[in-house]
Amino acid sequence: MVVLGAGPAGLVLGNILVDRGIDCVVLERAGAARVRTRARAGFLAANTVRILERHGLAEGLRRRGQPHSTCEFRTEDGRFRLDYGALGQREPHTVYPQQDLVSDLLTRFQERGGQIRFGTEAVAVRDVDGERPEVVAREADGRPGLWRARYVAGCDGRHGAARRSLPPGAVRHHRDHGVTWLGLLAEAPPSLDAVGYAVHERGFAGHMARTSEVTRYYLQYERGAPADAWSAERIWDELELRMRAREFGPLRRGRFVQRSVVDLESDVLEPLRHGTLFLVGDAAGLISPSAAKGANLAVLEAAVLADALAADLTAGDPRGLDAYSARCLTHIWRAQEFSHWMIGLLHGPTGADGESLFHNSLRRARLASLRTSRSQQDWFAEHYVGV
Ligand code: FAS
Repeated sequence: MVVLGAGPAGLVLGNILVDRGIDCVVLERAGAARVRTRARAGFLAANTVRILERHGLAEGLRRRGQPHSTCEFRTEDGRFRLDYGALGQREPHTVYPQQDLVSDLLTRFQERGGQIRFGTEAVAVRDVDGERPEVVAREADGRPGLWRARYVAGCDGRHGAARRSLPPGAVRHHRDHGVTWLGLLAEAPPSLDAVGYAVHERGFAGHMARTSEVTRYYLQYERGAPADAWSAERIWDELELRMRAREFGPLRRGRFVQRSVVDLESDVLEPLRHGTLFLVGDAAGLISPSAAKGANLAVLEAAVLADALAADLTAGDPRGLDAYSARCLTHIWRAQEFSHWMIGLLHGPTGADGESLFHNSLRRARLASLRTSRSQQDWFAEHYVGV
């Protein structure tokens, strides 16, 4: 079994396969230090925690993860909070930085005897319709490499070799939401005890705790502007303006240690299986960070594929592999639908034309329903935490 990519998808898949006695090698183009320190997601759904626990991969998050179950909306009509952990399925998130989870997964994979080749970039996947697909790779020393396996799992993200190697017939559904965020990681304690969503006429601002000393902020941003276009001072002032700091209290400032510009777009590849090649995680579909789903979907899909591969390779039962694509696409599209709804809730056009005014009035009505309707709040909680 060859797995491309050592992110959450590749390492959850690799861990479960090795634990089932299935020979598996992970090809990862980055070095170990980069893999262990790349900051991205941080909110794990309850189902994600259950999957990790089931496979003996939750020790770190059980010790250092923090339960989180409140979000706060700040809008032109005031502020309201939702204790989503007491709504819907009554499940909290667990806040645990993705780099810590990936580091735990990598350590566990190597402890279990898993093979990983750092600095090895997959260039293409060939003969996926045959019995022995081949991965053409550029080895760490620059030499060309060729890896043959019974199956290949493309866990190498949206720009990886797996997507580049899809045969004709693969369909890509794509949507550019027309919104850009400046993603920030601040060396500053959280300013709220909740996930903060600020909806403002100047644009969206978001606040998500990562640890007790690090907070992720998002600022709706001009498309095409470089991440370093604004001074730190100007960013903090704008965050405070949009989060209505004057009314609800100042933000706890600190040094920005990471900036990234994210154009909010989504895509889904269909089907997720092409012969002996399977797409998992961001390689299968990209989802905007508006609803904190990407890493959670990656873990779910990896676990579904691992069970299916184990049934096929150890018991000769191909049914799980035949059902993999349809089964995961159901989860992916439900997550995409909620993420799209969240983007509509948090962003609106700024124009004064009839269309913009109409859209913004819809947005305010949705927020009013969320503020006042218990059934709407249960629906929100179930989809916000669920995967
Ligand atoms: P990943 O991208 O994590 O991993 C792919 C791996 O493949 C990488 O290690 C890469 O180096 C390697 N690779 C790529 N090409 C290769 C090749 N050709 N050969 C070998 N290796 C190759 N999701 C959330 O749920 N919540 C959030 O709050 C959130 N915030 C985010 C913030 C930012 C700034 C970004 C960029 C993403 C965020 N995401 C969030 C989404 C993100 O966490 C992804 O969904 C998650 O990392 C997906 O995991 P993988 O599918 O494993 O892909």
